[in-house]
Amino acid sequence: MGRRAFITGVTGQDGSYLAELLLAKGYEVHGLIRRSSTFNTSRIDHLYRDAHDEGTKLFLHYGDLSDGSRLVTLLDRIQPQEVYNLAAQSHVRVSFDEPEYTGDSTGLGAIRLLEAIRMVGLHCKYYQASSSEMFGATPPPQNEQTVFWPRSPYGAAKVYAYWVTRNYREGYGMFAVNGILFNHESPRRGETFVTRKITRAAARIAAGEQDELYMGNLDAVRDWGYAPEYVEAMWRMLQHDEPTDYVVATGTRFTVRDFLATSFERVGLDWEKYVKFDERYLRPTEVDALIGDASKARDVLGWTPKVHAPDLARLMVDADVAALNHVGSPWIDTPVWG
Ligand code: NAP
Ligand code: F7E
Repeated sequence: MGRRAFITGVTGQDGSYLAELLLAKGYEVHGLIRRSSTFNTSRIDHLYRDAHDEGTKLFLHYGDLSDGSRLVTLLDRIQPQEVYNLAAQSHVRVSFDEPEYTGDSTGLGAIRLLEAIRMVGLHCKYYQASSSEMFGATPPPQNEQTVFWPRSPYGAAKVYAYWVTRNYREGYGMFAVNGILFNHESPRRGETFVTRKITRAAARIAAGEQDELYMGNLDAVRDWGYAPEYVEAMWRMLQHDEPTDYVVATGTRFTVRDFLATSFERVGLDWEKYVKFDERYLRPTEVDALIGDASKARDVLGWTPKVHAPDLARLMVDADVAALNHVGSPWIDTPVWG
């Protein structure tokens, strides 16, 4: 029997790359999408074929992590061997504005899905999209043993999801793993995350379509990797014999200011002439520095990153320049995998 996977968050950055990767490996892929009054599938449109076409391997199902009975119905019908829980309200700043909703989708969503798996009696492997935001105020380098100290409703919700994943592994013997992923980006990154906000602005300012860029804390240190490489790590975690948790990171230290300088330099501009401060982009509590130690993923899974922050900034700027000059972007519309 062919392999079948279920992905929540398939319309997001990671979901789109993971769907591509699994399709390239011959999987039948089932994705959960939210009903929306406008189309929300732009990141996966290039993968989608009509369900009536012969050989279709990607199937989309309406649903929401807030709707547990729907998850039960879908899992019972699809019977996947692998479940990837990537859905979440994933924006840290927004989690301060919508803390209750973030707790419901990002935290409780995970237990609804785990419980649905248990109720259906599925013997599948489960991946939980855990986050370096769980480390919060604990100084770097951070690895699987590092103490959690979340600094946002988002980080706290991810800590809950992390522990229920471990609890279902320990209590019910489920193959359930946490991938503790550090920031990872791509041309498909949402436009309000800092990297994409910067690369999009650099392209638009260079093209004369924007005059200035308002930003928050430029001193934050992050470990930015390339999303397609990170979804490969997710898949490898579920292929391993033992369920356990892994940090996925590059180990490279870069500040928001470094990302600005590298991105604007790519289009021949001095960032300091265009960037202005707006306190609305500050958070009540900031995560000052995240730098991951991914030795375990390297040693156990054989996973190593190739793209580091400076190259990532340049490839994202190039993609935003291309998107401005053409109808559509080859970085968005062309599969990275397969
Ligand atoms: P993203 O681009 O924001 O995508 C989030 C996905 O979740 C979208 O498909 C979204 O659907 C869906 N979603 C949101 N709320 C939902 C709900 N209540 N029910 C069903 N679906 C819902 O996030 P990403 O960057 O791909 O990240 C994937 C996962 O990894 C997230 O859980 C994120 O928290 C986590 N993570 C990300 C990073 C990173 O640096 N990217 C690092 C560590 C962990 P719509 O398209 O309809 O909005
Ligand atoms: O902010 C600073 C901001 O929103 C990065 C999510 O994928 O990674 C992501 O969370 C840094 C922060 O990502 C602006 O204060 C300055 O220090 O791109 P971000 P994040 O908060 O690190 C983790 C691992 C996840 O799991 C999350 O889902 O940049 N910053 N000025 C700004 N940030 C934004 N968004 N906008 C600004 O204008």
